[in-house]
Amino acid sequence: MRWDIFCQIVDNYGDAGVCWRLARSLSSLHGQEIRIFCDDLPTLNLLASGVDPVIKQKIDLQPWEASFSNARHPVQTPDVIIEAFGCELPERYLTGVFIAPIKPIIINLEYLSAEPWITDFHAKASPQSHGIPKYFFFPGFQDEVGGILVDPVPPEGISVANKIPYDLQGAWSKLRSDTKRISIFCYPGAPLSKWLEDLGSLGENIDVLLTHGHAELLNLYGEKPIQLPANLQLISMPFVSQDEFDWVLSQCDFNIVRGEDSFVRAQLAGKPFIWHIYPQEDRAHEVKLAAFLDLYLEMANQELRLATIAAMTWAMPSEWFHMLDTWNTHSQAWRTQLIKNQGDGGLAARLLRFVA
Ligand code: TRH
Repeated sequence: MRWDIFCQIVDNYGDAGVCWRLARSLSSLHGQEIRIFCDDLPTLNLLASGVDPVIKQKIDLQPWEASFSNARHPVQTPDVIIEAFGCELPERYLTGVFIAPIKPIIINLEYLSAEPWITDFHAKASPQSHGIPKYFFFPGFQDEVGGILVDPVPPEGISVANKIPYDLQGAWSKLRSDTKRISIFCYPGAPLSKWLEDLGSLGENIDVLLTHGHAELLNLYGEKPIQLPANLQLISMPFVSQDEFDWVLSQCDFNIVRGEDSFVRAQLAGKPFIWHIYPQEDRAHEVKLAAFLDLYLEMANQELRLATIAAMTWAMPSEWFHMLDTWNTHSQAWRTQLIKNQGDGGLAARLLRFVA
């Protein structure tokens, strides 16, 4: 089938990250024909840059405006249209869809959530006055919902890093041997300076890999840079492609991640992590985080449960870092369970089955 994915990048990379991962799964694993219309093509191209050219060249990446249909430039109508995160389809595109002899179906791809209520809303029709069928599709962890994007599943454990991606060779050359590695990708509101100072006070050697922009967040190059003990080394990384970012997560002992794509990748890396969930004004993010922790910690003992909840809500590392080995074992078990639960192909395969 032919698919048009509409991606509007609100203020971060997550929308592009999810659209790209979905597109490559549908194309490379399921042989679908994919076009992405995106309002920020440079960001999308950056994320997609590291991928195997054979996969990339099959996916048609287009600017948002290229979807506009008019008498002189009719846009070919696809079988399926994806509105990623409920973005509004351009009217000039819809005009072409209205007059198409065979109508496509529209899928409103929602945000990932572990909340139980999504099972009642997943795959439900959303009747439209224009008559083109539209459905809600909820990514999630339960069997009855839309699944998660698992592709490509990273290899297990920290492998000997003999194939360091080119863009990361500078950062990797600074790493110390026999030293724990932590990667950080969070929103500006995190109490990062305090958190790092506390981590440093534990006396352990730790290399901290900061994703693009985080050195500025910590004012590392400013007048009063953060002062940390020598056992903690901060290393800045450039913005890397999505595949390279996935690789970083799998090479660290602990990751701090944020929006839904890095959140899922941290779980698939099988490592302990903090999910710095996107803060919402009505505090809906707290409910979302609690729902995830309910699932994630179902099999954990009380001690691990308390330590993980403390870490995920930004308690200082001195309160929970001693639980890291136990948490690591739990993370590996969770990864195994997740891959098993998504053994039907996860989101891309479930979406394809639903549409078919
Ligand atoms: O960028 P995000 O914060 O996106 C968020 C979420 O989608 C959230 O749900 C949404 O409400 C909000 O935006 C508006 O985080 P996320 O989802 O983890 O996406 C980041 C993507 O960027 C992910 O695919 C990994 C990728 N990435 C790289 O490719 N290279 C990099 O160097 C980094 C730091 C990230």
